[in-house]
Amino acid sequence: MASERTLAIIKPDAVAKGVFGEAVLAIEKAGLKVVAVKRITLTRRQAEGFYAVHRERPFYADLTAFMSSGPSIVMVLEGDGAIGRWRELLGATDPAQAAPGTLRQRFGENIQNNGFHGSDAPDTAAFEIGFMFSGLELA
Ligand code: 3AN
Repeated sequence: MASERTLAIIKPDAVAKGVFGEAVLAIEKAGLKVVAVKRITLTRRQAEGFYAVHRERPFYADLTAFMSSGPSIVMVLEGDGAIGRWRELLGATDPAQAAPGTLRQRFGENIQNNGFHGSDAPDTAAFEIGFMFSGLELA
């Protein structure tokens, strides 16, 4: 499997719960590396830019308000099949549907406040990593 990079976000609800360490534990147990990390409170405008792909969806306003409601921890993860592997660790978007033991099942509250984000494909990973990190931070 090819080495990939993906963007992971510990969303404001999960940061408030203090489960950053649980996420890093799962990441490292899965053989992925954290190659960049920072804690950031997104502005509403930044959250809107990050989720621009969802701007027509009915939940866009609530989602971007939630994502700018407190600090998130954003990370770039690297490793073989990192995009799919991180999404497997997260489980389904809706924590109620997520497989037992996944991070969203364990720590997510509902389909919006689901604790964690992971890029869903190489092109979105490239956009999202570039949105959150500069070239210098990734060198
Ligand atoms: P995923 O993050 O699992 O790829 P997407 O890309 O469909 O899911 O949705 C992006 C984010 O939008 C989700 N992580 C979640 O916070 C929010 N979201 C998705 N579907 C809904 C929904 N039906 N109602 C409220 N928020 C939603």
